[in-house]
Amino acid sequence: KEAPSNDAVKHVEADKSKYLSQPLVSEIYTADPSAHVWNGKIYVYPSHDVDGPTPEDDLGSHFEMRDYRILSMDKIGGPVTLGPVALDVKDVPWAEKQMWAPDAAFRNGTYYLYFPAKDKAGAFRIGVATSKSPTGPFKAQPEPIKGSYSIDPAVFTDEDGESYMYFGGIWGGQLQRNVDGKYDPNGSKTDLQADDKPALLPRVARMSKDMLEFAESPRELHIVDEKGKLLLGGDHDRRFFEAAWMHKYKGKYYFSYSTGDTHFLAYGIGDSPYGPFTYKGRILEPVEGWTTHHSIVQWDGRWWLFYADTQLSGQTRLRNVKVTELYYNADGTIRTIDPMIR
Ligand code: FUB
Repeated sequence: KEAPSNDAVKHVEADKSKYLSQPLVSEIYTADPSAHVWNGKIYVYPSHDVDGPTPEDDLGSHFEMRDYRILSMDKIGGPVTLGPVALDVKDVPWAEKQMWAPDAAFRNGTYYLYFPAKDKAGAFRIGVATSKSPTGPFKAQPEPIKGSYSIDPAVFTDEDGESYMYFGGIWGGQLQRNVDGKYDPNGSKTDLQADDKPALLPRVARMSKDMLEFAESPRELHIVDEKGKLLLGGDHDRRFFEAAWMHKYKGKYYFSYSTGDTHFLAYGIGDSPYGPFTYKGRILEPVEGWTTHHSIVQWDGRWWLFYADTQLSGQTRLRNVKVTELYYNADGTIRTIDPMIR
């Protein structure tokens, strides 16, 4: 029996002119947009936010998503097609709940959907599902990716054909409970609480040729300051929280992420997909709503930032994805975007 739809979309009367851009769809709530361009068309893989009974807490228990629906468009600014359910938690043998921020990849005629979800023991793992179509339906592998943990997978394919998964998120994303790559249910609920020690770091692993497994054990990804020192746990304006993304611009690697409780999208630049990445600044100032999560893609010779806010609902758990143009300075740094018209 199909689960009832939780898409009770009730929009609040927001003053549209306050926002830099408008929601891509308003029939359902969407967040965490991972955008890709395949065959000239833009596909966005978002979380599908739904309302639920769980009160808001610092571990994101209120994000109770159960499935994925994919957006597609022929051009940015043009009509957006909202696809049917592409993968439902009930069709993922190992997963129990909380289908959080996904990403997708393409190789040799197959599309891969990567997604975090909690298993029956309450640990986040990362799964993969495949399809011959970019919009699914996707068929999940019976087990999560071996050695995977935490949330927010982002898969980047380099010009030499190698693909890498970037992942991790602290607090609700449980990175602090996976310090050695093994889930500790009794681990810290929050940061390591060592403000003068290096902050918890995102992870990266090269993918196997079949894109279904890690080809190596995940490594820590270093984000350093201008002196080459790892950012500290107390540096909440700059340290990694969640929402990893990787893109390449003029031969350099750009690792971007959310700073979580300070609500910025930040980035660092490096010379290798493994880093280190030198912190360079902010991509996006805070949006309305607690979370912000993004992707950056080139389309039609221009660069675009996909992100989300809560314009339609006014509630952190019910978000809507958006897109705006992103600009580089002559030295390769990114111009900070303000999502609000102030
Ligand atoms: O959507 C649930 C979680 O909120 C994501 O996994 C995080 O990146 C944050 O956006």
